[in-house]
Amino acid sequence: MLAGVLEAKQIKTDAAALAKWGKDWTNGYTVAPSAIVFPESNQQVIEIVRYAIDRGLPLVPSGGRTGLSGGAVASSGELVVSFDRMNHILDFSPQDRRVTCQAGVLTNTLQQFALDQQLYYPVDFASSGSSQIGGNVATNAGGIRVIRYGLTRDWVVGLRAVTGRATMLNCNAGLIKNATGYDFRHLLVGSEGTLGLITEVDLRLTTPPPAQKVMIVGIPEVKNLLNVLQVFSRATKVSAFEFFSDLALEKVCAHRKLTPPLRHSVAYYALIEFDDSDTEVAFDAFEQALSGGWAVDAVMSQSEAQAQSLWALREGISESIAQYTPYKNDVSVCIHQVPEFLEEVDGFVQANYPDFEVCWYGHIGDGNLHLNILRPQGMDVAEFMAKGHAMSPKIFAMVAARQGSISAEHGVGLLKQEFLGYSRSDEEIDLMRGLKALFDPHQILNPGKLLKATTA
Ligand code: 2HG
Ligand code: ZN
Repeated sequence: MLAGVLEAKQIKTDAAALAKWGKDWTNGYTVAPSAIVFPESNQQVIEIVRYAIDRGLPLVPSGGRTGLSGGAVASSGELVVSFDRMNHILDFSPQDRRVTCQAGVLTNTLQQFALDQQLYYPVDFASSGSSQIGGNVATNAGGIRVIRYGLTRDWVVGLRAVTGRATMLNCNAGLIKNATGYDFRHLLVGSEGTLGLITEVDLRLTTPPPAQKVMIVGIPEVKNLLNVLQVFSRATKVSAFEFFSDLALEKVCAHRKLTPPLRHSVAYYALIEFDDSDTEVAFDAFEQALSGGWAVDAVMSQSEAQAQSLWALREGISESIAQYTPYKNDVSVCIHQVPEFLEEVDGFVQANYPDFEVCWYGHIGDGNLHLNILRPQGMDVAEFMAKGHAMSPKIFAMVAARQGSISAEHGVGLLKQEFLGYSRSDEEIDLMRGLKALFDPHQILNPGKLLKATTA
């Protein structure tokens, strides 16, 4: 039946295609989709959902597949719906400063389009060359400039999605103000493909920022990261406040053959980005951090190229440690709790797993820490993963004690669904299941992701 709706080139069933489109960047799951389809229009997506309902066939929506929580993994004969062929910018309104994209538009294509209009799409991350807008919306992607510009959610002024009832939902249509009750747009944002297949998104654009400067500051003690954040936030318009540990720096320098930014290594580094016009006051802020004993050294970009090479030290970390098949976690607490949380986790790992190394980095200005534990050399991947899994409840209990989130930006997917209760109450999970049943009565939209399939 699908052959009547789609052309042959829009359906792939060969082994290479199943392996490629059947997974995202998460490792460790079986990859076994039955086929991959590449719709080109909203109508075709509706037909695909109808086909799936008729056969009770689960669908897995697939964007740029850069996710790290298994949200786009197809493990048991699902039909993968790739948005690779729905990759057009459909409309632009200069008066509204709004662009309409199909779900498969790449993040950096949108960013470039905005610049071409003398405008700016500020949500940015290392995977901007591969990630797609639909996936960004489905996971409410964050990234490196949330401290100044917010999350993907803050830029979505409308979207179209096909629900599990094979109906097209047109949410908000680009309005800034709309006080007519429940805003389904915000339910779809971050729903991880469980409520609807997002096909089109209306996004707000803004004025491009002035030229930016990047400073890397060496900070010997974790508690002083927040003092440095405070003096820089007071003095400058901070666009990013990122951090990484010396171990993370060591790994990225080795992998990418980069030079460390400071003469001597320090326990932690903050990467701070701010408006060029704030350069003088940034120096003053650094002097203050120095005399307070919070910072020891710093380097500042003198050109756009230097700014980019300083950014590479932070943005290259994730790929540099992939070879260690790390036990990965992406958590958040309130900013003031970051140092004591980090120290508690470090203490726990040292006491219980002395041969494990914790590689810390993340978006500290948002309270978001990427906790990666590197697999010791010689330890079998399966054994290491089992140990990581056993460690999760302990770490999540530390998150829950602070009312933090077990997934700050990567989503729940398959990876964290059994731990959702550490961040969301029974009442909330119950309401989530109710919404899922309403939007997806046949349980065909990414079943088993976010919420467990059996009880959904
Ligand atoms: C980053 O901030 C990404 O670099 C990836 O969110 C984080 O791999 C990770 O743990
Ligand atoms: Zn991140």
